Amino acid sequence: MPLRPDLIDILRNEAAPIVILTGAGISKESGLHTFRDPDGIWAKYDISEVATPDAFIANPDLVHHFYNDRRAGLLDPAVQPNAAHLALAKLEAEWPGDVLLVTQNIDDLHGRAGSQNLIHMHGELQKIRCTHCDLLTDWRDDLTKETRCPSCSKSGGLRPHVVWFGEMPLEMERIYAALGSCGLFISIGTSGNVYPAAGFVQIAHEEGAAETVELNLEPSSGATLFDHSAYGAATDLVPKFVAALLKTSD
Ligand code: BJW
Repeated sequence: MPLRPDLIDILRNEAAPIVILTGAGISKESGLHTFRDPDGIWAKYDISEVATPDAFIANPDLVHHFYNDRRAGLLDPAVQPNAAHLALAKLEAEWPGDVLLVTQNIDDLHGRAGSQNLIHMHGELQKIRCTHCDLLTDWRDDLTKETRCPSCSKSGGLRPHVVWFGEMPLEMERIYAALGSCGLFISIGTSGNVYPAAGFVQIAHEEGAAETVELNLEPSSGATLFDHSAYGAATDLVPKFVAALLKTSD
């Protein structure tokens, strides 16, 4: 267990606010691909061709195809929240202090698991927005450049509600405020390659004076920045870690 029991007691007694950052690794055992593992999404697609605003201008058909495939994959009945998603929802419900879950993932598995204080900093796969009229709406079907906006009826302006490279991640002010005042920061299933998320550990450490914990399959790019760490599959590590924080059995 990465945190000593006496440290857990102090955090519990102080009702220390917790900020959790998750990445693609937490959804891997639900059947969704990570990005940078050998079998990951970036092994099949070139980032610059599908995950930048310029890519969407240059080849909207390819970008729509990329997200249509992933949106359809999320509707596969086999893709369900796993024990790690469920454990984090339990932590939010039972921890004596605030728990903010910030996910880089665009899947909806944290929400389905029951997490409520949740920020999708890189957007949501099952939402689209219209660049003509700013409509933001739920969307579960395929999207093409011919699809008409349900609000302004124009075509060509609808895009996935995701954050591409070079775009500002969502709700950053709220995230920075929480990082600056948390007592515990936990990073789960992320390789630590993408900023600003990769820098959260330093902000939590320096501004929040937080204890920082990494739970990942293997040491991330920022592994040495964490005070505590444990390595293994999220469905094994996260329920055990949450049980230790809540002093229950997993
Ligand atoms: C398991 C497991 C199991 C496997 N159990 N674990 C500073 C320095 C340098 C560059 C920059 C910088 N600041 C900004 C930049 C530019 C850029 C950037 O970071 N570039 C880097 C490549 C260097 N960042 C941006 O452009 C961002 N915007 C921005 O910075 O705006 C300006 C700004 C300035 C100041 C403050 C605030 C803002 C936007 C980034 C957008 C990222 N978008 C993507 C794609 C869109 C969504 C989508 O299609 O899904 O988001 S890229 C992709 O990477 C996706 C992910 O959310 C993101 C992170 O990936 P993640 O989750 O870490 O996945 P992997 O695959 O990398 O790692 C998985 C991990 O799980 C691995 O470690 C495995 O071992 C592990 N694992 N199985 C536990 N079972």
